[in-house]
Amino acid sequence: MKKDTRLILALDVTSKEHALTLVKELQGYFDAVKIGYPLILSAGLDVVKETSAISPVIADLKVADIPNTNRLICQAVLGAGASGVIAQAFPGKDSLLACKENAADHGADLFVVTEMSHPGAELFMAPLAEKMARLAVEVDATGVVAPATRPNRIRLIRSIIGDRIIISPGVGAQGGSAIAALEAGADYLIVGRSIYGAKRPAESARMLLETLL
Ligand code: OMP
Repeated sequence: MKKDTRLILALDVTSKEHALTLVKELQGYFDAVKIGYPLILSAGLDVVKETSAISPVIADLKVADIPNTNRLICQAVLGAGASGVIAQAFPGKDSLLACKENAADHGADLFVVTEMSHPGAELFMAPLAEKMARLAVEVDATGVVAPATRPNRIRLIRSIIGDRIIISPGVGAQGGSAIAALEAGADYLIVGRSIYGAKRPAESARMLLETLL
């Protein structure tokens, strides 16, 4: 993934037309687009194919099943053109390895969730985040997802994963600071609502990028 803007656009809109309009309008303001359940379930898997023709796509399916099901999910979405996939660590090493093997077959990236950005993640995920980060290293994931809402946790996770990539959601709508997340060690910021939900999305993306200069 190129690293020009350090921004990954979370495209959680629910129509293909809206999604493609945003991708075209915002080109140049992001390095990749993240597409997940809201858009794929509303618009169909074709939206991954069509968006991939314009930009690298990370499929955020937070894959979390037994190895065989994980493999089938990764196969479907990477086969549709995504160049990366996000998986959960908690189903365990064999499940993550199934994702890793499928990603490798496609020359795609695997990102492993360590600790989520919302308040509820403190209950089960935070106490296990270090183990999840270690598992990401063990399966040779490209990188991890770590919370911009808790920069101190990004710092901790960075100390475990070395120079693997950290992609970090939680900036803007969830209250996290872009600068604090990057200073703590995030490589990319994942930003959704504060850009696509703005009156002028391009203006909002431009202003965010300006604060990072
Ligand atoms: P906004 O809160 O609208 O900027 O969107 C954040 C995006 O990142 C959404 O697509 C979330 O599903 C996703 N996300 C989180 O917000 N927190 C996490 O811990 C992990 C993710 C993710 O895996 O992308």
